[in-house]
This record gives sequence, structure tokens and C-alpha cells, in this order.
Amino acid sequence: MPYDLPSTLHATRDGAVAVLRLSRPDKRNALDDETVKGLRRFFAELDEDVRAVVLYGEGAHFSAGLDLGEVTGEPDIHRGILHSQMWHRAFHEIQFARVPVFSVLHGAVVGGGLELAASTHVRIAEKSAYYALPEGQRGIFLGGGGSVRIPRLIGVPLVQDMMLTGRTLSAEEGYTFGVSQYLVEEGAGLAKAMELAKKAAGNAVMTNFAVLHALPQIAESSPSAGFFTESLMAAIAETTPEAQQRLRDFLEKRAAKITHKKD
Ligand code: 1HE
Repeated sequence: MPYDLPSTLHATRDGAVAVLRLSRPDKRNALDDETVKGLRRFFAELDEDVRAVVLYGEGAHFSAGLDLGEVTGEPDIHRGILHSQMWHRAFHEIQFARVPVFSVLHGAVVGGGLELAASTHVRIAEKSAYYALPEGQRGIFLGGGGSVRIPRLIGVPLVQDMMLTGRTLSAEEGYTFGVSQYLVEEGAGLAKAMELAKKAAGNAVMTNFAVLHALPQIAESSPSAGFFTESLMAAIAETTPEAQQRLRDFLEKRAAKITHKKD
């Protein structure tokens, strides 16, 4: 793959799905500057034929968060702001990627690791996953967009509890409270993520675009602005040649029906 990635990131392809592995297990996939910049480049420069991404971590943990060695040294407020903004740009590339991003969570998903997970679209947790925001214990604060994204998943009160008291959430609690959309057995996360990513990769391109870019805007708009934007997006999507073909396929009985199968 053409990406210029640091040794802490490893990319492969499986058909239309790009698979990105956090690959720094000796440091529990702690995110240093090079890794964060590499994430930014990877998501900004996805090959045109990539239709979905799966992100997972090597070793026993998804990510121990910020590489704490990167914020020690001579105190410098301006440098601190720029550092946080560098994370923002990287995770922005993920949240607003051209294609959906599926993350597999296991072991520690803490601090910046949880911020990274929160910038992906679908989170698949294995039973070993646990979530923590130990910034209070370290004397720092969220810096990777977590104060914007994590409360939108689980609410301000729970984020405050985690940050004030050091409360950790189990994989089951995370699933119940909305951190992950899926909870699977240990070791089953990557296969599940690939299955889901391949499904998403098979959707109409314009619908996936609308889900990633229009839906979150609409959900945060006033209802009147949301209804109007939705009507525009609906008209744009349904008039694409791809949509017209897919609609004909259904009406002429060439497309699969929607059924419900219990897992
Ligand atoms: C690290 C980091 C790290 C491990 N930065 N080096 N994050 C934290 O506060 C979590 C800190 N980490 C831990 O609590 C534990 O390491 C784990 C529970 C994740 C894993 O425990 P364990 O027993 O498997 O590993 P370990 O022995 O603690 O760590 C292995 C090595 O990784 C060790 O280095 P070594 O040279 O002694 O082998 C650790 O020092 C190193 N390591 N985690 C640097 N985070 C944008 S703002 C975001 C703010 C935050 O992310 S705050 C949360 C920070």
C-alpha cells in the first residue's frame, strides 16, 4: 500500500476493506506523535477503491492512550494547544473519512485510546475491553476531541464520573451505555468487524456519504434545518444512477429481501 506509515501502524487490504493495525504492543499501543500523524495521513489518503476501514490493536490492549512521555518536559502552553489540535486533525480525518470506519476494542481502551475509538463509526468490543479516562489521575485533560465525542456517546454525567472518580467501565457496561454498538466473544472482534465492514462497503456510495456526513449534522441541527437538509440529501441520494439501478433491481426481483436473523 502506498501509505507513508510509521512502524507503529500497519495497513493491509482485504478486497474493498482497508485494515489498519495499531502496532506498538510493547507500549500497549500508546499513541505517540508519529502514530497520530500517521493516522491522519492514512485516513486522508485512502485509496479511491477503499470502501470501508477496520481499525484494531495488536497485543493485549487496543490502546493505552496518549504516550505520556510526549507531554513531559519544559511546560509550554502554546505547544500544548498545538499538540491537542494535531490530535483533533487526525481524528477529524477518521470521523469525517470518505468511508465508514469500524474499530475492534479489546483490553485497555483508555484516555486517548477511547478518544480514538469514539472517532470511529462502529465499535465492536470484545469481552476483555474496558474503558477508562484516567486524565484526572495523570493531571491532564482530554485532548483528542474526547470531550466533544465521548459525552455524545454516553452523556456528560458518566464522563464526569469516570474522570472524577477513576471509574472504569467493563465491556458489558460499555455496550449497555453506548460506547460500543456490538459486544462479541474474546478473539471474535476482527472477524465481526470485517463482516460488518464488507456489508457497509456494499452499500450505495452516496448513502454511505449521507450517513457519515449528513446524518450527524442533521442530528445536531434544529428540527426545521434538519428536516430541510434531510429532504435535500434524500433527493440527491435517490437520483444517483446507482440508486436508480438498485431500486429497479428490487422492483424486478433481483435484490435480496430484508429479513431478520437472530445471531
Ligand atoms: C506507556 C503507556 C502510555 C503503557 N504512555 N507508555 N494512559 C494511561 O494512563 C494508561 C497507562 N497505562 C496503563 O495503565 C497500563 O500500561 C495498561 C493497563 C494499559 C497495560 O498494563 P500492562 O501491565 O499490560 O503494561 P505496562 O507494564 O504498564 O506497560 C508496558 C510498557 O508500556 C511500559 O513501558 P516499559 O518501557 O516499562 O516496558 C509502560 O510504561 C508503557 N506504557 N501505557 C507511555 N500511555 C490527547 S490527550 C489523551 C489523554 C490520555 O490518553 S490520558 C491516559 C493515558
